[in-house]
Amino acid sequence: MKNSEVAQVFQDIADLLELKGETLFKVRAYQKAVRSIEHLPVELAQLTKEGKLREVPGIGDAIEKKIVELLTTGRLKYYEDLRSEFPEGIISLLQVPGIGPKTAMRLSTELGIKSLEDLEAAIVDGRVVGLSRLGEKTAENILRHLRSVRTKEQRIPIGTALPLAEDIMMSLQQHSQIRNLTPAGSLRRFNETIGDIDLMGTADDGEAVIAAFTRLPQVKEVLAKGGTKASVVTHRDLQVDLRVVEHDAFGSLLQYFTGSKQHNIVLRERGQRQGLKLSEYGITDLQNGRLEKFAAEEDFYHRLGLQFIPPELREGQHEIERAAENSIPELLGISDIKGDLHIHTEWSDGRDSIEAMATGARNLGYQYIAVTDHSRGLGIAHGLNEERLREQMLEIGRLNERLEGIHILTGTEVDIRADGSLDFADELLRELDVVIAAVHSSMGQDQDRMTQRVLRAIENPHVDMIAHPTCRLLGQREPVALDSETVFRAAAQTGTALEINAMPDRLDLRDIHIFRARELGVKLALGTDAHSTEHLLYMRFGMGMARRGWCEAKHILNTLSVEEVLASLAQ
Ligand code: DGT
Ligand code: CA
Ligand code: CA
Repeated sequence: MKNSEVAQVFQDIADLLELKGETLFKVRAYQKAVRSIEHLPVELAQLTKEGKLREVPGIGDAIEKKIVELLTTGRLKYYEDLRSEFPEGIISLLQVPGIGPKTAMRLSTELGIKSLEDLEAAIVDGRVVGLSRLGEKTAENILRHLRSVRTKEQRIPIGTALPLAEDIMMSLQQHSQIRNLTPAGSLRRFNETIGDIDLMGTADDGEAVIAAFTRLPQVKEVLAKGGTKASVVTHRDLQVDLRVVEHDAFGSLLQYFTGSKQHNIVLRERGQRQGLKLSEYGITDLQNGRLEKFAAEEDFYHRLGLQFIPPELREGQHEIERAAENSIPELLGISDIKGDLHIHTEWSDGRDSIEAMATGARNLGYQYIAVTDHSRGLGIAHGLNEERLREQMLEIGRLNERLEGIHILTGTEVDIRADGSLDFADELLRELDVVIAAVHSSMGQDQDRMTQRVLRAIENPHVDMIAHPTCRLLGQREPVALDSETVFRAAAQTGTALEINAMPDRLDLRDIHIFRARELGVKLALGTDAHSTEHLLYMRFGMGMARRGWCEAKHILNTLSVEEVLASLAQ
């Protein structure tokens, strides 16, 4: 059983216990375990084998036993018994905002509703309104939420969502008097996938802005519209929520709707202990009932005795404790990046010339790029053979004499074959500035073979970096089976860098792996894997992941200057 499946079981248990009216304390215990498991960089099965399950925060005796039972038998008696106490499908009803435990029970027992599809049908044919004390307005709200849930279920990669959000923001800025227009929600936190886009802004005349928003050409359908907020669905079937407030309340609005939900829960509990109630409107002093408003988000955090917490860290893990002790580090920023170490050109499967890629990078303010075309084993990508690679090295030498303000490093993205050997001989690799090794085939290998394969590449003294270590493609291909802990330790020991691949459908390593690798002292590098000059801009997605992994400039290889990076690679 995978971690995500175990987490889902505990999430269901938490929901059912809530339905049953159990104490909040008990429900929270399961919710906490869910968050913890979702953020684990290693498989629970492995921790169980090593007897380390109890070291995970939020996993105590009772939950440990349940995990072991799930992993060994694939079932959990406690869960099955709990489920049998309730009608089928009740958990899905509870996910709909506006449906609390009581309504869910009535829908299920009185109308026999077992799924969201049943529910939609029952609203449309009027049976839901027929239930006593459930008005037309509630039914309408539920219907709207059902549609909203449906669009949100198809989470889209941030690489698709961010440009769409920027397009809408640009239009809205042209058509209205909106100010401080900012993304919030998962987009601002740089989650790898996005359920819906949340936008925040300020205006003197909020209603005019809302009206302009609902009339944008990108909008297909208006789900809801009020004086200060609206929800729409775009032609790309993506939901966009906009909220507009007056300037003096913007800080708390942005804070609340940036989330994450879990971060806000932990923050609210901290506020409660201080006698303060937090909301999207500000902070209320519970003693005198006075509401303090915040124009700036920083001041909201400061009022709670906390350092400002960058959105990418707001996961409800340990960021609030760290902010309380003033130990949130200065995270990596885009201006720290001095070069791009993973670039393809027309010599293999890229679109543009070496020179075009180099001048593109220079325009971004970089000092260097590494040309890392594929090796011969990758036939479909027109991988270079030894002879062509030598030709390319000469060409790069000539370009370096001619081009000003940018240095081109010679390199390769050499294929790691199924047995862990490399596609080029050591003698050739030795002559290159940068050697990136990567898996592109036989991805179905079991964990032992795959781990040994990657370890062999890591231990080759000429390999500087492993690209996209888990090979996952978001929404298309699961990560390969890799013992990440062993790989990270070997990478740290040999000084081999691991790549944070910035291509939006890879984002590999992912946040939790970055966090763990960094903890173990692994050198990390950001690479765009650009196959055209436009792709150089993918760097910001890798940046988001690095920040989510708590990376500072010092953790990232390509924050070094060209002289420093060459010296580091030569070691
Ligand atoms: P998404 O859209 O699924 O990718 O994820 P988010 O985080 O953007 O979630 P969304 O759009 O439902 O809500 C945006 C933020 O608003 C969320 O991160 C925190 C806040 N928020 C929404 N609903 C609740 C809630 O019921 N409780 C709390 N504490 N915060 C909420
Ligand atoms: Ca959202
Ligand atoms: Ca939303």
